[in-house]
Amino acid sequence: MAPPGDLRDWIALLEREGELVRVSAEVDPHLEITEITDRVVKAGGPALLFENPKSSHPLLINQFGTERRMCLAFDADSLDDVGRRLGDVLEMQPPQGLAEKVRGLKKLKSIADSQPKSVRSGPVQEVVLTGDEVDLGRLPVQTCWPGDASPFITLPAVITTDPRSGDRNVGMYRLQVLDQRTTAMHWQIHKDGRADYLLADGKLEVAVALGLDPVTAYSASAPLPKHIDEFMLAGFLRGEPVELVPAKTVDLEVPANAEIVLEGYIAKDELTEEGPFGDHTGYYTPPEPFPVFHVTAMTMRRDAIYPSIVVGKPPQEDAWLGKATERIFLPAIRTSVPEIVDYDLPVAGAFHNCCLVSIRKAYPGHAQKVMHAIWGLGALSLTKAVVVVDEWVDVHDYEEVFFRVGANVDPKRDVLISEGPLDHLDHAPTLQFYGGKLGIDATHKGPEEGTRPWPPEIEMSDEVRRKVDERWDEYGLGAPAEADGRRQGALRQLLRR
Ligand SMILES: Cc1cc2nc3c(=O)[nH]c(=O)nc-3n(C[C@H](O)[C@H](O)[C@H](O)COP(=O)(O)O)c2cc1C
Ligand SMILES: [Mn+2]
Repeated sequence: MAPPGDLRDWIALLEREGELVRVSAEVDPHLEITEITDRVVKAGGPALLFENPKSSHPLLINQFGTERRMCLAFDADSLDDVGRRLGDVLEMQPPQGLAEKVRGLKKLKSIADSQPKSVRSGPVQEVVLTGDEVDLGRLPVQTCWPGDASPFITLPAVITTDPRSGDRNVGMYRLQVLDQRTTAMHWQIHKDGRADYLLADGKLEVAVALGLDPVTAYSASAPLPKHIDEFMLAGFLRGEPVELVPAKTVDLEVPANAEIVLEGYIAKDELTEEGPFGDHTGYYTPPEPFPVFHVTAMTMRRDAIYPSIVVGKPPQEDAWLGKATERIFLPAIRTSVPEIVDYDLPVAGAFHNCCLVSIRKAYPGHAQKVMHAIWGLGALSLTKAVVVVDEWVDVHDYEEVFFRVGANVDPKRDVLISEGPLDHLDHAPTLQFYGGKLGIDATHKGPEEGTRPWPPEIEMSDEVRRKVDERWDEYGLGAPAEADGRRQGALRQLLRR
């Protein structure tokens, strides 16, 4: 089955799968939708299609709110399977024998399909509003939290090109609605969109796509290296290219099947106060100057559906966008740090605060080497705390990681305090953008690292385990206890605070 081709296919799929509820009652995008959605997200509930936000277009929210919906979006059994699709290509070797050649050709086809395809027209341009006709007030843009400065567009795919190389970038950066035709553009300091803006001479053209198929929408949030087009990742993961049409008033291409596109420009030195905004850190980000986006055209489908998301104190819907990135990027991380077995970015750590990583430790100082590797890898470089454990520790089982930190760490010897760049939104460091890093080496040490001999861990013998499995019924203790109960616990904990 091909993954959904646009937002409508996706809504239909969610509906068939019992994963979407239509709400016909009139609801207010000012705070009310947040409170409804927050309750539904926290209960692991369905996607919500609000058909009647106050005098406006329908609004879709919580499309990404569970692991099951995320897997439906990618047409995969698990998010690790999606990661393997990418890993397979990254680790491609010259094929041996016919069967491998055929498999190799399939992989090459998936790479060929990843290139976006230019088409002449698309439903996103059924309605074209330009100049004075543009009115962002037509959209049910949410004011998410009581302290928010105004309504914010929260699930956009912002398209720009690098003025030097012409490479496209697509990123998810919120837009604060300032009036009918302008918004702020929340390009954080480490992001690719901002880099394009800084390279621009005078003006940068921008297009914003709203209401995409779920994989393309996800791709806008993926932390790819700057020169790689996020639409290419979307095409690769979907197995079908993203179709693009020329925008009406700017020299950019936009997704033909989007619900809504905002076209416009950003003047180099025009800044506005952006925020406050209730952010995914769980706190309000204070007002800060960001560029102003002038909307020169608004194109849409006749009955366009507006997509939204609420971020706030974790866990929220964006937890699963982050988990998708965590899983999909593991094979890519392993290509540069192959000793990494697995990693986990706890949702409660807002993704950048904490990284738990298991490694195949081979030499003294190996844990410290991996800490530094993480602090040097793309978006992971902003990680504040890294905890390193041995390969046999399940990093998704937070109790087990806590056990290892308690059992294996001498704080004087195994805690590394470093410093470096921190997330734009992190309010804790004394300076914005820069501050302390914490590395905790919770691996086994030994004489070669200057310690006493490390004691063996307690494990029951396989022989006795087998015997108890076989004899379980004789004991009259009811349903058999899982010998590997801990692993199951770990899955349950994936999203626990
Ligand atoms: C729901 C959501 C909202 C986001 N909002 C912003 C934002 O306002 N500003 C920002 O710089 N990054 C934001 N991000 C993170 C970026 O989308 C992410 O870092 C992405 O990799 C940026 O693309 P780039 O790597 O091409 O810069 C958000 C992510 C999600 C999932
Ligand atoms: Mn990018």
